[in-house]
Amino acid sequence: MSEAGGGRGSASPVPQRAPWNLVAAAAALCLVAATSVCTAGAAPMSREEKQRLGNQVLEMFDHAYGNYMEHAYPADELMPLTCRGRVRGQEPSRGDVDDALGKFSLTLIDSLDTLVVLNKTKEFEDAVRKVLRDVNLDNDVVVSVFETNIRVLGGLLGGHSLAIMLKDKGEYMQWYNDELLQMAKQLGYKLLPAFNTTSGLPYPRINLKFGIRKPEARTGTETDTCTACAGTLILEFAALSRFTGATVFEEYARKALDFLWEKRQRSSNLVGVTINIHTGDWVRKDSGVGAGIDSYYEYLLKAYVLLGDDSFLERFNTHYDAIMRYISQPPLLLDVHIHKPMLNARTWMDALLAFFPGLQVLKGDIRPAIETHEMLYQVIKKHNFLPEAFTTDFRVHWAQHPLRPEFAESTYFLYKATGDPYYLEVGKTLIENLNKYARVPCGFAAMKDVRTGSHEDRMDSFFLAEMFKYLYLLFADKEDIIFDIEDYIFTTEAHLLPLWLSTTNQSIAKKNTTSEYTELDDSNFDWTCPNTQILFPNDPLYAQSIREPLKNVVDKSCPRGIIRVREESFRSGAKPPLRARDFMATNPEHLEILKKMGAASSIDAEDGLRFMQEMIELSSQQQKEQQLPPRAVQIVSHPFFGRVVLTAGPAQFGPDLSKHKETRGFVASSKPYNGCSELTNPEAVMGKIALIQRGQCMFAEKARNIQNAGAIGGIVIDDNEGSSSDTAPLFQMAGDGKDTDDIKIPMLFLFSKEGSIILDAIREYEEVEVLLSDKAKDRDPEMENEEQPSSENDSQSQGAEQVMSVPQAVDLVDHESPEESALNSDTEPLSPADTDDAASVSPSEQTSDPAENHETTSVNGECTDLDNRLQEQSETEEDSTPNVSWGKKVQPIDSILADWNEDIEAFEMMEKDEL
Ligand code: DMJ
Repeated sequence: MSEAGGGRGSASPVPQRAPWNLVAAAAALCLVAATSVCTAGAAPMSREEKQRLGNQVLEMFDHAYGNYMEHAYPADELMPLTCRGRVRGQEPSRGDVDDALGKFSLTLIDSLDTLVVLNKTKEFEDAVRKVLRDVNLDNDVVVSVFETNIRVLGGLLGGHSLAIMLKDKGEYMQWYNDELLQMAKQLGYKLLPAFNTTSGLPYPRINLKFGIRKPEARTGTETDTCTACAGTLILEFAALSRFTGATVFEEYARKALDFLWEKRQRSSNLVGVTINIHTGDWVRKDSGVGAGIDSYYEYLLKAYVLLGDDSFLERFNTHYDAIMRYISQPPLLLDVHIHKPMLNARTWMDALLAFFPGLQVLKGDIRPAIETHEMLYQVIKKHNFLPEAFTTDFRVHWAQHPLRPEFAESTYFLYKATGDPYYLEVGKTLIENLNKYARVPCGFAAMKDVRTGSHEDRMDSFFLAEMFKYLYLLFADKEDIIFDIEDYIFTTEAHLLPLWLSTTNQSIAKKNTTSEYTELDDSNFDWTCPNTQILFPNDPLYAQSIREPLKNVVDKSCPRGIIRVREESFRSGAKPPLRARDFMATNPEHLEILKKMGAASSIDAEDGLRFMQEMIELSSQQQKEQQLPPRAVQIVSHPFFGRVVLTAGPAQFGPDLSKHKETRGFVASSKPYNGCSELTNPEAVMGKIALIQRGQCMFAEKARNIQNAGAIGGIVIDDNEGSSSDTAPLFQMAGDGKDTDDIKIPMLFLFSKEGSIILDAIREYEEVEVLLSDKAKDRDPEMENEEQPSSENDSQSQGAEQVMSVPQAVDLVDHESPEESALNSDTEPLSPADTDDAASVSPSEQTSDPAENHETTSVNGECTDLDNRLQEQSETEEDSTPNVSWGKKVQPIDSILADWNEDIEAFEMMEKDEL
């Protein structure tokens, strides 16, 4: 207690420091401009509309937080589909994701300062009391050091920061005596053993009760950690030190940062994604600004802002220069190799990088921030949410979306910097999409698949910590917030730390680092211009003029159209290098280029290596594209009204749901439930969608039995209790190896957990109507107006197969006939004796949506011949079974790969040697 509070709010005014002002100068310039000139372009939003949207955010927060408190607390997180708490160890493990859960009421702690930002002071007071009363930080649970730091330590410190602010104001929290800070300190000491490595980089995981390496700890054998995991501690740890006077926390976090800085790749000034915590060797040498590295960069700049230590700014600037040189390929941000930074390491981007435009605003480099943000916004407009990963030609690479807040964060900062009402409209779209697609009766559910609109039973705590803060602040005027937000800095989890900490308990000497680093003068950043210094030269349309050329970048993109072509090629006037996806074995020019690769110049060799990497990716992508994409079961009756969408596995037989064949109807369980013999309750399933249990016989046999009983569709529910698409890969139900053309009704598969959501609904509401489709239908008012059916007749007439008018994407994948597909699948063809439990299935999860291919290869004036040919072909084949795929256009990849294995090995050796 004695260490706490030295210099905290009550005693300290809130000094504005020079360093912060310097960093913020650019943004401040924009803010001035915002109020004076940035009014043209998008129409200004009225105060009433902003208030309406702000109130909507408040209502949404109440829905999320209220359901968590009512149905999940004291569990760590809410499971919004099954409306209960997620407790570590009680649900099937989701792998690393679960390391955030420590049986410490994570969502409550992560929500603390959001309550104050949203002006819910009374609720904040209640929440703090609950944390103090209920939360135990001494559980025998292995947690992620990174997640526990940003969510729990950050949450406690953010709560403490605002508690003392409120106490100072004299109305609320008068009883508060730094109890949250004491908890934070207790947690800080629990995390410290993780730093017991020679490098000073922390172990990635720690047991809250037993620490590291003791036999009971069940952790401490790890050798690697991610760069962000080791480099995202300084804000919370320094704040803890400065709040309490215990310097040890800041010292440890600084040491880890110093080590990472030492280990940067010296010629590129980039860092890899994962590092060995004992040797300091880079384990993964790819480098970007998204997953695995993101908040390392964020914390360098923000540490400078909070602590005023020039060394952090110098490091940040050095890295930023490298990022803009190699990774930034406007509007894209693409991972490269740290040793060969001109070589792209991936052809896709991840959703976490969406925070980067916000960081660029803080740095004052607005132009690329506007560009990347605009590109991301177009991806969102296409898919409603940002998929976890998407390719450079904007196809979905990983279709999940766990309600991440990064894009809202960048939108907020761009609005602050430009004052452009366009960003308010962007925020409005985010709100609408959340309500339309993610809102479920018991909270907000993550998207399992942005393409189908299906849900996952998960609402991560960061959704409450970050999303609602940024959205609320976007629409709030100064008077809508009860304190001055400019006096605080946002951590990576959007927790608020007061800037006055910079002058408090500064016992850790600032580094005088100027001789240690290459000093970078302004000319190093010249090429990133126009920066804020010339951002608004009396031109209120500036931001709009940057966005304008990118307006169609997603819809009209040619696969390689906007990928950076190496500068050398530009300079020499040489042709751009051959990309794997363009390669045609029948093209003599291509064959000639291929021959030259790896043989002559180093540039050719680089092209060759990249070509090979792309071929490997393309090959695995093609394999995936042979699979059918997942489907959706949407509950459309009262009280769900289409708000709950379940991820379903497709069948390799029956009508193709993507071809205008959605089927809607009430559900009924078949008797026998396994559907393996003639149904004894045909009157119950007639005109309905029959529920059947998996097992005992072939999927096709079940389909025939329910079809004979008059069912219009079927849902097979897994008999393996507890299975879920959260944890098990989806698959497609194979046919029986025979002709299945006689099966005319659609069949979908649900894992047991998803299936039980329907079964529970039947128990509760009796009449449950669902829609079987490739993609959730919009939850429009029409759906809500459809009252519960009043009679059996109603249900039957509604149950008849309908052709919906939802716009359908065209499938470019060469779908085999069911027989071919069954025979050609990776698994053994079924023998008649096989049951559906046998390996009669093939993975379909995370397949690239064939529809995506069609959409993103659309032609604009700049597309090449290959694109044009593909487009022509797709146009003529729209409604027939298309037989075009990338796979049909290229030479068998295996044969090419074989020739190049040696080069790949040589490349790997070369990388090793350089380390
Ligand atoms: C948050 O927990 C933090 O922002 C973290 O740095 C990475 N992203 C998640 C939310 O997406």
